[in-house]
Amino acid sequence: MPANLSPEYKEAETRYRAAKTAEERLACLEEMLSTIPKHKGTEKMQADIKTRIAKVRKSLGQKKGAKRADWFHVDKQGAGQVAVLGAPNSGKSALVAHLTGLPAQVTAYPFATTMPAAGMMPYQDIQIQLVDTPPLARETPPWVFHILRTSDMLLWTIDLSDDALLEALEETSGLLDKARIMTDPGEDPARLKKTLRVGTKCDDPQAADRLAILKEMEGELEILPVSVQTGQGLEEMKLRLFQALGIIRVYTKKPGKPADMDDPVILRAGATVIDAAFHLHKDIAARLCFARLWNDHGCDGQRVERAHVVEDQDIVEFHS
Ligand SMILES: Nc1nc2c(ncn2[C@@H]2O[C@H](COP(=O)(O)OP(=O)(O)OP(=O)(O)O)[C@@H](O)[C@H]2O)c(=O)[nH]1
Ligand SMILES: [Mg+2]
Repeated sequence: MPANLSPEYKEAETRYRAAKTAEERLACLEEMLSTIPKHKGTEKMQADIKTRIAKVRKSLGQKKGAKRADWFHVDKQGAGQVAVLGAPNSGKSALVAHLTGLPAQVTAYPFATTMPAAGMMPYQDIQIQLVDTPPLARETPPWVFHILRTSDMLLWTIDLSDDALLEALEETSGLLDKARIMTDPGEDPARLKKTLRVGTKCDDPQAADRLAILKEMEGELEILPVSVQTGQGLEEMKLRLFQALGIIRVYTKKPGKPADMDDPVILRAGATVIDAAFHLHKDIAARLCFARLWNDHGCDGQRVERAHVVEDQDIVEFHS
């Protein structure tokens, strides 16, 4: 099976080959692991990268997930990892604290956040990981860009209470471009990092005017207004994050038993019955003949084949 490596992966690999220190090599390997397409054709490569990560970590005397004094990596948890980025004081920490219950690192002055902080945001019956990061500015340390690169998608905060929001937006865009993190909707889709832009502090009396100006200047940019003070836009934002992550939930059931509705299997959109079976156990997948499917748009126990594409919230019963 061809590996179909993404441009992001290839860039990380090029950086890996040029890396001079163990720290740099580790960062590049982590980026390679998070950007390599996850399918059977790359299983050996994934295993090889994991082995190399373990070796470099060992050489650095570092346990999994441990952090070095000047470098941070956040291990993924839950259904997807969203890194929150933005200009200083744009409301990143307030948003993450409000949605995850993380102890607030919220302050009225800029450059308050200096380390990453990850928390879990409940969305319906799953948890999405949000990572708060230090602001993007000229002195932002390289590990912040590493966290943005390795995340599944970005949540970009644009401060609607700030008169200088256009300049702030341009500065943040410039820094992302320089780090070769492509977020512009006009970008080649193969290189584009999935990004949701939110206009924070939309409770500000002049927020609507500023948003209108921003939209006029930036044309096609879609910006969802949100506020942690009033709660406006937050449910819509969660839904958009879920949709953009490109994941689906599948509930499994045993014949004659009710479905397990508490613990969905998380799969990529486009996954099939056999992928769902594989997720439970490789033996279930190996023995699988067909499945029965239930959903709220017409399926009531119909027989489907192994290659049938499952959809969000399907209930699947495996038959060997
Ligand atoms: N009115 C209003 N103020 C907000 C909202 N969200 C955040 N703020 C205020 O904006 C200021 C900055 O918030 P932070 O969450 O610390 O911003 P940050 O982007 O994490 O800042 P740095 O870590 O320094 O980059 C604080 O005074 C917050 O109380 C909001 O929805 N409405
Ligand atoms: Mg902060």
